Amino acid sequence: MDTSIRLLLVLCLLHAARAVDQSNFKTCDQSSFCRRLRATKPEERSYELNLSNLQISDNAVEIELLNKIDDVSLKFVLTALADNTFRVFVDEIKPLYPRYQVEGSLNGEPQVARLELLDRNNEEIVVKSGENKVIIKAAPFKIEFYSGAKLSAVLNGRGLFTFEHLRNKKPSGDGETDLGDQAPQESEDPGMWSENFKSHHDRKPRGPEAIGFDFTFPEAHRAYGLPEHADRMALRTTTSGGSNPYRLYNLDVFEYELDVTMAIYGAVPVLYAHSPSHTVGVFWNNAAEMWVDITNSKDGNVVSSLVSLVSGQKQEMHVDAHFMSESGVVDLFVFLGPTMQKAVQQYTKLTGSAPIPQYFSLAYHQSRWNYNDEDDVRTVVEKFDEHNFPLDVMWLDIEYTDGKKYFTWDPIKFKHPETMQLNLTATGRKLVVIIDPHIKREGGYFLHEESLSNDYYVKNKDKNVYEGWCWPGSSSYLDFFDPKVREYYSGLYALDKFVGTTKDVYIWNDMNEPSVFNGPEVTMPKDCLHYGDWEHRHVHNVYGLYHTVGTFEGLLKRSGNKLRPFVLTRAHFAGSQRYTAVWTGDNAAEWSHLAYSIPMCLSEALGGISFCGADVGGFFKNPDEELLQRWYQTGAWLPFYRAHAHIDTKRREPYLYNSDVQNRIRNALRQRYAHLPVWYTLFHEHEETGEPVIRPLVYHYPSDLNVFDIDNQLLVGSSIMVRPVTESRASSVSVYFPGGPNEIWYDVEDFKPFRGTGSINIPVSMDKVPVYYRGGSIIPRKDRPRRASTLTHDDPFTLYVALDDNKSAKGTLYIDDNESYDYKNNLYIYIKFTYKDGVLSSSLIDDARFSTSAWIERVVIINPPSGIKHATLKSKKLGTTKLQTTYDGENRSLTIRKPGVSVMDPFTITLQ
Ligand code: NBV
Repeated sequence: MDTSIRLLLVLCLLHAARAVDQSNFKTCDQSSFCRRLRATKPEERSYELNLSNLQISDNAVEIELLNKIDDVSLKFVLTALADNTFRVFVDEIKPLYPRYQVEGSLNGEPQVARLELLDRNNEEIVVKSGENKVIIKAAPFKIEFYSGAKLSAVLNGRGLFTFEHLRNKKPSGDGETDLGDQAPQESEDPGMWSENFKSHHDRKPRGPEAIGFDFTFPEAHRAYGLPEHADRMALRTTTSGGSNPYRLYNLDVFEYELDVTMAIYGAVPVLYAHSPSHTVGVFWNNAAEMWVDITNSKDGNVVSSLVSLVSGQKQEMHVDAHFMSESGVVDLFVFLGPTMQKAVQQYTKLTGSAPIPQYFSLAYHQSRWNYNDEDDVRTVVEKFDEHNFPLDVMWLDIEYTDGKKYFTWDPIKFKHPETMQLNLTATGRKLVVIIDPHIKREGGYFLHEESLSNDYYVKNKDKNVYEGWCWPGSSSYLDFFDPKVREYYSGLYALDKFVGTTKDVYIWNDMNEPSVFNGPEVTMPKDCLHYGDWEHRHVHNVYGLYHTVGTFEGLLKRSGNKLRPFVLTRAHFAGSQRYTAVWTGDNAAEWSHLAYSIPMCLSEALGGISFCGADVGGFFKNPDEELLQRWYQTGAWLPFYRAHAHIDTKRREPYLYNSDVQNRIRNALRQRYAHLPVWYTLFHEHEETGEPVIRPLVYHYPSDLNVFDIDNQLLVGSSIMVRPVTESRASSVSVYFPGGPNEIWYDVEDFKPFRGTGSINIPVSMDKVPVYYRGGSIIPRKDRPRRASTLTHDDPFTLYVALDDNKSAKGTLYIDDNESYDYKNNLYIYIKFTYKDGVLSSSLIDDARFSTSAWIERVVIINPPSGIKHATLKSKKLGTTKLQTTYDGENRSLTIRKPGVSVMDPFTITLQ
């Protein structure tokens, strides 16, 4: 069949389907390794540590771990790391083939810490690092992690540890190549040596190589993490009710469903077990397909609760997790917190925080599949200006290319790309264009020809170039695991190579799971071969990460290492945050999808990836006006703020609506722009500390049981709380105010105070989104409306000083040149504001300096002390000046006008 007809057929099939076709994707039962590991019987396992054969150094202990049933020796290493972290490593001592160890996810070599031997006998050894202790038990093999005196996590407490050693296949006469004479010892699952799914055959040349282990988290009430799933934030019990384990396998799932544990585009194998008194995190650095079963004791059935009632025993809360991966090694990190804040920071420091993005990328992005041509792009921007909608970035989807050949432009529709970009930059805007990883196999296409002749493509199982189907038709896929390929690929972004681009073009990497329309589960066959002879099965979940590394490096090189790259990716893994922002892929214009954008991004944030957003408006289908407005209002409070839509949807740029709708969308956009200094400061702090930019309530209120399941509300930093309206026709929403009677939350519009004492029904209109400032915080804003954030850099600030019960508050503000790496050479200012005893003061936190003409235009004191008559400013440069103040009784606020002081000039304003 002709290529284009086949592609058309595939597309029609895809588009005809109304929701995800679950049968395209495996259940655990359809995956041999998941099936066999999920059925693990502890009594059929016998792993023992040989404590007589032990080596101990200042940081690590290494012990032989024996699989007594198969008589195979493994190496077990426990290393103490800085920041309350332990690393557990297990590999075969003499594997038949090397086993894959992930590179690229960690932010360099983790820093080791001192490990002391506390005790040693025939049954166990006890080691200590800082305040933490680990008891390593020999038989049965079990590891207990203590945070101080508290037992926080137990590895192999349930005896599910399984390490399938590599072996030769026993002669079977089934036509498979006979690799030798070593008989497999385990009972054979039909899919151990080769596996079929639908019409696809997986050859499995190395046979079974799966790994599984269990963790028990005593006292834990909830587990969080394991993005990416279209599910609630708190992980559900998967071991009952016919559920599948959470699956981590980067997949392009057409019209994904909500409330399921199915895999979608990203995989971040980090999980946090949380109890009111502590949090512990576990990260398995493994890039193969993974499934994780969760059992939360709170979901126990009626019978077991009755039993505990009758026996009079209090059933202890706990969470069990069973991790199962198809291949690789055990390279496990245990973060002992002890708080959630610390555990998340420990994970994020290990895998790296996101470098502060360019300021513009935190502003509003306008995308659709597709803006048709240069005229279309120009008109959209003009209309945004005409209707006073702020906008920073226009996006081009796949149709801008010449026949889906990336790094080219459609010669008719985008004939003058540079002029188009100059028009954009003239009004302070940028352009983002899509670059997918599949390469069109077309003679004469430079990228295909160079990749073929240089041997840069992924190979099929027979070591020939792999061919799959994607947008361009027949395609091959660059092998980003080869450093030469990444080097070559990054070079493609050079301005003289990607002709038609300027330095103001940034990149969107899509379809990089990788998506292969005719592949098993719409991805690459697992027996494809990569650089270093690794099968695709070993590396699948890091393909997208490596793709974005190439892109990031390309953008970096393109600017002579000056400008911070902006890259958006769909597929991601642990560590992706060091290179890219992510979005939640192809959602739908439905209320439920709007609601799930919050837990999905909160889970990513706990997984180190704060720069997350969802397509505003919904990708598939047409949102009605109400949904669209609510989506703009919600998106304004997620880190990545981009409207995007499927090619078959109606146009929905905000200026196409009536003036009421326009006003609300404009207000949402303006609220975002006003708070850009907060977002930017939070990203700076994220880079420094690893604290997520958006946070679930449980992050700051860890002992409040009521917040454990709240994922329709979020915190932006620690000072702003948002409860987006994600319900249709809502006249009120329930908002949970955390923090206890001494915490005050002020509505950002009228400064009405609410005590942190629980849920309150808040009336909402279409104009109202419940957003609150926490009493005790100072929020720096830029309130002057502009067309683009790039035009606000010299604009003055308004400080919103939200006082707590002690009439005090504090806050920070970070400023630099918004685009370059000069901040690494101390060219920034980081300002601390404090309000105490009637005095607002500013000071520069460290020695770094940056010159800006931005100044303080206004100070708004929320809930001020009574009887204030005067405000006096003192600063080095301005000396002493009296300032004008106005008290607004209705809004309980005092406005101090025109302090006029530069943000670089430390000042005090005394209220009397
Ligand atoms: O490039 C087209 C789309 C894109 O608009 C979307 O955002 C991606 O998630 N892309 C997927 C491919 C096809 C979607 C059906």
